[in-house]
Amino acid sequence: RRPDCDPDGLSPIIGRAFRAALAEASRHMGATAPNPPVGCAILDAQGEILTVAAHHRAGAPHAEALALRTCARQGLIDRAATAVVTLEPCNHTGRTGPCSEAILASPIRAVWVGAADPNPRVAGGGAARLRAAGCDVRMLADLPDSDAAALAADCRALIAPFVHWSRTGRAWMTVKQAVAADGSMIPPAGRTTFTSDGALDVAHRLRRATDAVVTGIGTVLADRPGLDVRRVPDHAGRAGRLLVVCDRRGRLPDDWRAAATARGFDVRSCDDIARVPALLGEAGALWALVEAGPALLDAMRAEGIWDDWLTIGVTPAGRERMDIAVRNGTDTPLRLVPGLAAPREEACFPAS
Ligand code: AOF
Ligand code: ZN
Repeated sequence: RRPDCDPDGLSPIIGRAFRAALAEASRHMGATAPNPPVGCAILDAQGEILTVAAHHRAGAPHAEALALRTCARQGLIDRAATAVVTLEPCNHTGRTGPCSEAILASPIRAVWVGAADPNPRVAGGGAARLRAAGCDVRMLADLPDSDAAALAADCRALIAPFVHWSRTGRAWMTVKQAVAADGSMIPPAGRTTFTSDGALDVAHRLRRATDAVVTGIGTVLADRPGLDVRRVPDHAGRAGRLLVVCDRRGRLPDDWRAAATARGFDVRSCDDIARVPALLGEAGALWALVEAGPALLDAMRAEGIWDDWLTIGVTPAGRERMDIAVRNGTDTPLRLVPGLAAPREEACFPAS
């Protein structure tokens, strides 16, 4: 019996491979749009991980193709037996060739899939193609045990913005709000400057993992925020990150726009916050981070323009805490952002 064929559910070997593939994929969150982040581990017949790879950006090889190529280059391809993939392998020729065929051209005959692909060009087709060619394809979601369910939830969380965007054309909106221990926003008066080092670190990790930033004209005028990624290494060569400024009366200063453009932002202003998720989606951004003052955040809450809402605060004891409210119980990509401490509590507040 193959080491990964555990009739009672997920073997520790496959679980470890999924965690490695998820970790590698999440390092590329924020760089792959309009494609989803995807990770792939290739194992030999004894369950040893031969390689782990991820999709880096649209137009670059898919995770499976890169993993296979790496195995081949290292002379390990003859040992490849099992592929563990966070997303169903594609079966179409888009910017690159079909991963199903790349797998079938290798000795791999067992494929573990973490999440189904919502793309109508792929949905079900990759798994069906592999099965038709005699591969043993298993979906994590079909396994009964709780380890498998937790990993399947992480694989769904990894692509939650992509799934949402594929279905609606809108970007997934993550709102980040700083609150004081008494629940008031810190600092007050429309400023978004963070006092705490930890909160600043969170902001930079989130900016790195998302495809776009949304802010308000009030914040721009009051703070002239840089909204850049300095505290963690940004994705190499990331081009034209979208920056949407909600500005009803055309007050965006030309010099600030020019400065943001010089820092690599593609700056757009929008006079209707209800339009922002679609505007982002049309520009190919899957996931946006909203960093704004109380007026814009109140409007976003009132109009229900958010998919998850992260509050960062300091407890009365002076300890930092993060709470995440997730809309409709959907999986949140937030828990996979590298280096983001696990939220202390998951709460859900009503949309208005
Ligand atoms: C995979 N592995 O690593 C990724 C997949 O235009 P293309 O060729 O890059 O194809 C993009 C579509 O492929 C994308 O919309 C999604 O459905 C799937 N992404 N599939 O097998 C990967 N990134
Ligand atoms: Zn593919």
